Amino acid sequence: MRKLLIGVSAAMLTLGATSVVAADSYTVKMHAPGEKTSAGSVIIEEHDDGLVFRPSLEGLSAGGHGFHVHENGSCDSAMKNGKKVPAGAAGSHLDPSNDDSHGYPWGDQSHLGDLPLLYVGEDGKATHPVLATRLSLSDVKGKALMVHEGGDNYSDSPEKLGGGGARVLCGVIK
Ligand SMILES: [Cu+2]
Ligand SMILES: [Zn+2]
Repeated sequence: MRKLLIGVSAAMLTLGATSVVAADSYTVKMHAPGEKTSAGSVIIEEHDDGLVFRPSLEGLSAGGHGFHVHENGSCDSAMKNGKKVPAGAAGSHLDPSNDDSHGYPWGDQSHLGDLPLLYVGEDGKATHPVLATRLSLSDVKGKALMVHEGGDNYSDSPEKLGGGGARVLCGVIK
């Protein structure tokens, strides 16, 4: 199934390169920050109802992981409060309307980049797709896609930004 999805996407990208039609999907290559080894990819497709994110990822801990579009298209580390933050250059959650509030992916006042949890099975693989209803491809182009170590309670309390903690996988959407 995974090979089939990647094959279909590659065919679509090839078609896109030879026409003037805008891309209707991106395949985002995901890596642990600072590592070259691939952890897989996430295909982002535009639908009438929003964007579907189709992960083909491995090597993650089982359970739900915070999953967001971050504001900058970089997975480099950055210094924050004197500490090096892996993938910190991606900045915070995509928030073009400056709502400054982390919440449900369908919320009126939550970050535009807030996505549903990424589900990882006992085998360490994530293959379960999620839908983000408020997004279009033009919103996410050139931004970063991020997977966090922990979950996401879609709230800024008790911890900011859903409490997902460290950035374990990152990819630039291009
Ligand atoms: Cu995030
Ligand atoms: Zn957020």
